[in-house]
Amino acid sequence: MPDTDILKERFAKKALPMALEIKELIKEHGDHVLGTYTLEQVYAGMKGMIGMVTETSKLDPEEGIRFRGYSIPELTVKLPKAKGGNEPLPEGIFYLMLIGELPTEEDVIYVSNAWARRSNVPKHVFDMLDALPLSTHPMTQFSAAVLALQTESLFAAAYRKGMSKKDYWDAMYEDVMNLIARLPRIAAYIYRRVYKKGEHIEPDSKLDWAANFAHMLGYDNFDFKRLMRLYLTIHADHEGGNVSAHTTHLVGSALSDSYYSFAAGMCGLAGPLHGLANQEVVRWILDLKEHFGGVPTKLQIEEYVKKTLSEGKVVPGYGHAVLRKTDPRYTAQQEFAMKYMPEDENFKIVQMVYEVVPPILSSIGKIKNPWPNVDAHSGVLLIHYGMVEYDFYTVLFGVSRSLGVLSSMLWDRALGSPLERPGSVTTEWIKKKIKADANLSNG
Ligand code: HAX
Repeated sequence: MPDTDILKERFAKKALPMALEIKELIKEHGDHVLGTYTLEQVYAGMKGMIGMVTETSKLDPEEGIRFRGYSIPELTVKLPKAKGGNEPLPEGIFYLMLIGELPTEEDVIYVSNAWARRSNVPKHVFDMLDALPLSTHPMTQFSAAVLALQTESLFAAAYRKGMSKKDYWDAMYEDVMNLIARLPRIAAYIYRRVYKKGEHIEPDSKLDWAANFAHMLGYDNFDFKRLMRLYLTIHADHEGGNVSAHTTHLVGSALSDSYYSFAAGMCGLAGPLHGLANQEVVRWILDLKEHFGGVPTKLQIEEYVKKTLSEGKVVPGYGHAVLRKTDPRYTAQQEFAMKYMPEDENFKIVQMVYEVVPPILSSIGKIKNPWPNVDAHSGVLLIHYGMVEYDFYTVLFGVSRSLGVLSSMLWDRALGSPLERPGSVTTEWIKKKIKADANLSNG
């Protein structure tokens, strides 16, 4: 490690004064009421309740995600890009989320080099992966590999030795940077192990994080690298309440290190209502094509959507717990496809599905958001470049999601965030409370 780490210094300069500011804020305004919530919200997964603070990004139901105030269209212009590319470098969005300011080109090079230097994965992680059956789902392998890497946690080692609370963020910084640096190698290892006869590709430390990942996966053409840069940028964060971010935050609140916390978050991302939806979308499209013996018409898609719903299944890639409009991450991918693969057969199907699905979902009445989310589009872009193994797609999402949830985790430690422990009640308690409140208002 170099003696001075400018990223670490800049982070400390931002985060440590803010920890004091928050203490003051709580002292002065601690009784300020932020909102009220209803019985329905308690039963419906706490949606819409403000219950946590996440500094890295904020989701607006109508407009979509903003990272430190910047929307995706703004970031595609403002974040530094690779030479000859139009897509932002994921190093840049990480810097933005961590420091709260747009990075310069030098800043992203600094992050890129730091990750390249920290990227060595110990052999026991590969040995553990090699012991698993090849049929093990890639997300299971990914989470297990992150847990196996926990042997390297500097935070856990320092805590065991006896570390002052004020030093938590410092050890956490090292873990966060090391873990992010190692994830592409682990993910690529899983991909090559399962789908490419275990023929592994050594990293190329001269490449940026996303391009090196593409290289290790076995996709060295420039267009796939472009796609990886975009993909790893737009999947990085979606404020704090989504399952993968919230799980990472919750587990971290027990002072579990970043390896434990991120592995737990990835187990959440592996659910079909969350990140696994990206593989489910492709499965659904391929089944649709098989069902009609080729590219379907709009009428046939309509029939297939109704069949899916009548079988009591969800239409994957549509709906959202917070968003009430088309996801700007979907739009960013749609624009990418229009530019680089306008004639792609699967892209054309995705476009037709976009026309057909929202009116049908709207007509049901109970679905709050009939519009597509990020997962409705990503798979067909990957297939276009030859990555057809859709069981692997959620791992790509996971690699990207590390940037948001781990920078948030670092902020949590720097701000001294406490153990998270919300209250819970029984239905019996709720019934009694309703009765008691009614008696009170009846006088
Ligand atoms: N197809 C069919 N039914 C749907 C639906 C869809 N795409 N979206 C919502 N519904 C149903 C719900 O299952 C629920 O039905 P019940 O009342 O019978 O339980 C009802 O509509 C109300 O749901 P909601 O309030 O609109 O949505 P939720 O906030 O409960 O759930 C989900 C949000 C994303 C889980 C949901 O829209 C869904 O299951 N979508 C399909 C799966 C998907 O694409 N997930 C990825 C989401 C984005 C993400 O996290 N990416 O990682």
